[in-house]
Amino acid sequence: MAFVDQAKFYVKAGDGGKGIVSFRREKFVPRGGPDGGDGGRGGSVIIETSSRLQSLIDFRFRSHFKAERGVHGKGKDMHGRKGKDCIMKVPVGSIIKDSETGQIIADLNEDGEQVIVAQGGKGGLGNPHFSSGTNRTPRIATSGTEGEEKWLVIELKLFADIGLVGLPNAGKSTLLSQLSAANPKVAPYPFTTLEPQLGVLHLKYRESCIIADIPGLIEGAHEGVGLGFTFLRHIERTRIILHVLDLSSEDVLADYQVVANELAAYNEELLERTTLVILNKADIAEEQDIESIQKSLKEKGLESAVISGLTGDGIEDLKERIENFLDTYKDSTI
Ligand SMILES: Nc1nc2c(ncn2[C@@H]2O[C@H](COP(=O)(O)OP(=O)(O)OP(=O)(O)O)[C@@H](O)[C@H]2O)c(=O)[nH]1
Ligand SMILES: [Mg+2]
Repeated sequence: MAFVDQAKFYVKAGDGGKGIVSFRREKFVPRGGPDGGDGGRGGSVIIETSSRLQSLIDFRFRSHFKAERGVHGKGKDMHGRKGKDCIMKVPVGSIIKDSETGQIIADLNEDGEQVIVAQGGKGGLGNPHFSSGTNRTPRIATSGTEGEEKWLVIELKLFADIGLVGLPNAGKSTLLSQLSAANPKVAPYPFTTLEPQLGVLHLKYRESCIIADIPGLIEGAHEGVGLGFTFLRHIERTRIILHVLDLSSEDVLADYQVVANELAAYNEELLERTTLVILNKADIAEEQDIESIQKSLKEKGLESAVISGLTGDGIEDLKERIENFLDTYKDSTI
């Protein structure tokens, strides 16, 4: 199960250039033949996949894509230049649909795959095309045809690289808003987040990755208690799971166990994928308690990071650690 991101955009291919009417003018030749050049083809709008893109974020800033028109012909048989194509780069896995009919125009799964989504107009014909035995001085030329234009929809299934799990109210959404530009609702009560929220985490040395904030898990989630079940499916495809714990809770280790049990009951593998335990709300916890919790976690073989999603303490360190994890786990299958 993946999250589907969507964007609507407009494409307009270039119109063809006009062909023209012109006659040769030469010394000593009283009536030269026709020499009107043809118009150039209009550029097309072409979609090309690139494995370097991961999201549809660019479409938030741009929704109109136009190719250049063909240049008009000139005298002396000079044909107009072809209009430049407009090449739009999209992530691999994008699906392009006609916005009106919903019909799928392209399902792009290979890197570097190209598809023309709006065909450039044909160039017009210059008057030499209309020359004949009976008409040696044709005064006809055609204008080019118009480039195609339409509204399209692009869809992309997003597979989050990182999933945030934890009990309700642990501070997952707060952390997401620290790690990305996402702005999920944060509130001091459980089950604030009702649907997974996505954010793009920009990293220093590697491509950005997608981080998903999953609604809080509670005991019995794997059997459908609370909001759990549907969202555990989302976590299944993430490469890295960050388990967020609330340091102000009475028994932080017991909290850990509740969520860990749910993950394991749903799919044993999810537990192995838990890369890091995040000890959140450090601003309202005692240093000593934090240390002893970290020690206990370590005894279970669990690495932890101490942060405060509220003040931002520890966030930069955490980003670095995530970056390292992504390198380590880059080949893991999802
Ligand atoms: N003091 C303190 N409060 C925090 C911190 N992080 C989050 N909170 C508060 O904890 C409460 C819950 O935070 P959320 O981010 O909504 O928690 P959540 O895990 O997304 O909760 P659900 O969506 O209900 O599962 C909010 O009142 C936050 O302001 C922190 O580092 N320190
Ligand atoms: Mg939340």
